[in-house]
Amino acid sequence: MISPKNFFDQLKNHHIDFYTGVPDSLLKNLCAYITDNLPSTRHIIAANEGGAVGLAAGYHLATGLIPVVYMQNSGLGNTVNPLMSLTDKLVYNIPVLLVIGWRGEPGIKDEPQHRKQGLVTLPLLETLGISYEVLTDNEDDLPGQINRAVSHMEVTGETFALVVRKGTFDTYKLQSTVSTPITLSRERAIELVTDAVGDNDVVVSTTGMISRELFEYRTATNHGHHQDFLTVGSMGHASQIALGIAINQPNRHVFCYDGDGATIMHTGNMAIIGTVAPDNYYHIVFNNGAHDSVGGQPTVGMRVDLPAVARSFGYKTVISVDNEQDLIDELVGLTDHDAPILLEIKVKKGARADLGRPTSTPIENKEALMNFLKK
Ligand SMILES: Cc1ncc(C[n+]2csc(CCOP(=O)(O)OP(=O)(O)O)c2C)c(N)n1
Repeated sequence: MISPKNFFDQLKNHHIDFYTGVPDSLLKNLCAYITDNLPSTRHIIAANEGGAVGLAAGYHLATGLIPVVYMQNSGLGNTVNPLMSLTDKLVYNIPVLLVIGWRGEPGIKDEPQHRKQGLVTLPLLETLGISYEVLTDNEDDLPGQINRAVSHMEVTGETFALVVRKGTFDTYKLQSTVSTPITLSRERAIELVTDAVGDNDVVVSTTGMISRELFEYRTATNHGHHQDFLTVGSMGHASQIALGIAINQPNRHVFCYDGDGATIMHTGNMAIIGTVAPDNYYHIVFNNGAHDSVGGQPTVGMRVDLPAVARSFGYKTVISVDNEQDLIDELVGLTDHDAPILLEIKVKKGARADLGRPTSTPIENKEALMNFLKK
């Protein structure tokens, strides 16, 4: 295995020590090491992977140095536009070192949302004309791999990718953790909100643990899963799936269970919700200030005013709570307020260690929901 420190130090020897990106569970040890060892001006967790490429390009323009953009391969799609129209050699030719976590690698068991992306990760890089190496987990190979990557970028001025398999990086535990006074857990908040969802209503939940906790609660309460669309991938797009349902099923309340990371990844989506303004739309953001599902790396969720953003985008009602009693009180009569509504629920980080995963397939989930929506 490669120690995150060794990887970091070797890049630093090549004057590469500016990092931006969106966290990934395969890269969580590396992300934690970077967080502990760089000031916040040299490590910026971006809103989305495309934004990270833009930020990296600006860093290169200002310094002439090579930046790192890290991401899960799910985020590759978000980078295609800036990689093709900004950093590519046919446009500005800007060198960026991409570090890509390879979920869904063929032959390795992984969740359904990673299968397709895992299959096309290397072919996609080839199609985009981005040279790459798959990082081996043998530390003796590391200097050679990094040297080849750096000399490719220095000689050609082009972007280069290091693709990271599961289990490549050794463990590193984040030292700099921030504590908050919040005691309400996301799982408890999900239970309380779900109790307020009527039998005719729909829930569209975002990728990661939010969908997993919703699924487990529906199982525990013998409710069935037919009212829920568990958006296992497509981070940041659950709110638009919910919008599409809400405007076409006006007689149902449609709830979107979002994360702060996902909301911030594509905040512009909120402008569309606020201006289309369906009066049956309930945007519930479980804000733990973190990308909890992939290792708990910080988002800016607790440092920005999401209700104010929603208000300015045209949501009719905005509410923010940070404890169980206030949440219980707000849920009484929630659907009597003018909608669209943003309900921000500030929760603490973390989940049960034994949290399960949906046992139904995405296709089964889709079909059950569509049957329910026909009724
Ligand atoms: C485009 C894209 N980038 C990155 C990921 C990896 N990923 C999965 S869940 C997650 C964190 C989600 O954070 P948030 O929405 O705040 O929810 P939380 O996990 O904190 O409940 C990330 C980064 C992804 N699935 N898709």
